[in-house]
Amino acid sequence: MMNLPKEFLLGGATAAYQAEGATTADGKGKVAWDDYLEKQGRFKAEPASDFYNKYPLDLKLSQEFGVDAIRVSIAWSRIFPNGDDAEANPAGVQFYHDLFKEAHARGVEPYVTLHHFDTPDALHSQGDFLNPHTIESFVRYAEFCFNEYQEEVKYWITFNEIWPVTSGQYLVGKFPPAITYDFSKTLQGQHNMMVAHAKAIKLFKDNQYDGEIGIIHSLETKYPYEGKKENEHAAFLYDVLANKFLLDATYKGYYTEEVMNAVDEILSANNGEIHITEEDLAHLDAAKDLNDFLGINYYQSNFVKAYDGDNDIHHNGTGEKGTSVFALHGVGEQMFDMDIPRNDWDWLIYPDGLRDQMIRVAKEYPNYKKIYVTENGMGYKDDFNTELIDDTPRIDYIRKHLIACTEAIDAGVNVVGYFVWSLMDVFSWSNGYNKRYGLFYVDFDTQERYPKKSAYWWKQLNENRDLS
Ligand code: BGP
Repeated sequence: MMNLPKEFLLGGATAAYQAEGATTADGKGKVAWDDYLEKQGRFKAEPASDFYNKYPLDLKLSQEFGVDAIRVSIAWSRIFPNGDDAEANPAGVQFYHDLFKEAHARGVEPYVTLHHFDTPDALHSQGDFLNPHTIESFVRYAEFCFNEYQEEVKYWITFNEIWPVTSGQYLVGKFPPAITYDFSKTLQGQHNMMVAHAKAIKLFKDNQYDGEIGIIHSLETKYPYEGKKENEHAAFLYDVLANKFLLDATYKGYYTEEVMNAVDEILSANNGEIHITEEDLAHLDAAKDLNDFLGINYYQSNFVKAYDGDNDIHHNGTGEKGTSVFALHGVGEQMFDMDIPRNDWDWLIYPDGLRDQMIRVAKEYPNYKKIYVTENGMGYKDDFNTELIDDTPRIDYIRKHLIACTEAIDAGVNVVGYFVWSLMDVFSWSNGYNKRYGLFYVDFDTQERYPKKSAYWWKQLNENRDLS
């Protein structure tokens, strides 16, 4: 019998822009996504899951189905519509008070992310985090939230997934401003966001707020394709680009020579550059031991082959299996032809990668303190059925990744909780509404919620902790 520890936290994750809808309500400022999606014309984040109005129902379902904690994010542009306004927007501020109060009333602990891909447009259009003014504005916004919600929020997260957002913006081009193959912007954006993170957590600790603070990185494990020696360097370079550069900044407070050499190699192959000042490094250094926890978002691992051709990415944003291409010049190419199951979006289902990643973090960054899996789940085209929405593949996916957590725990890693992505179905950034993840099915026309088979399974799991 395989059991989850009794005290292991079982939560559900959401994000403001993907769940709330109400994109112009009550003085909310614009985010770059609003115009970007409008122009694309495929789908928009309205009404999404109407969480802005439906949160009492989602929290009630959380309580009923054994979801002990909820990851939500604050939409920066509800608080400061232009990101750096002199005064906060009272209606936006109130919304989150109401939400946090309701969560506590339901016995559901809020874990609150300050930035989940949604910089206010007024700052985004000025270069987002490439512009140092955004760093300052973020820290001010963070301080406002720490003060305002100190009675209600005990778990803070500065950023959600710095690599996916910067690569989405500047490498893959699937996030606004939709720039492709710009390694300078990708790496500079990552570094600048890490400086913003460092400043925000230093401030949190200096002001002695009650509670804990951490950051979330998306950490997909990079393996050499076919285990071959000639592909090891490619896997290493890709690991630096997506994982290790950020982990060094988070936990070492500087970039090791090994990491900087890899960064230089990637940049020189792509005519790029990065600027890192002594002052930046001092901020990173001051924050390296202040992270109370690391959030790991994990969906897949990658098998990487050496690649010297032109940059070539095709993002599968439709769920048409077999259409993904991800090849980075001078870094490596993701391969998909192994005997490993994958979902309709070509994401390899590989729970061992989660275990391996957690073990590596603990080994290479021993000051990590503790780990939550802050997102894991399965994108799936659920069939609606009023009797029972049978999402057995999702149950299997979650169960296997929870087993990976227990394996990491057995190997000595301090893993303390798991948030399924997502609590209820939400809007997906580059896939819209056909890629569902929720324990609760959302009929996006009526905004009715229906517990899926996975919700019933989850409830039982929370009671008996049995993963067998
Ligand atoms: C993570 C994001 C989430 C969520 C998830 C699933 O990168 O933090 O916001 O979207 O991935 O991604 P997708 O919706 O593209 O399938």
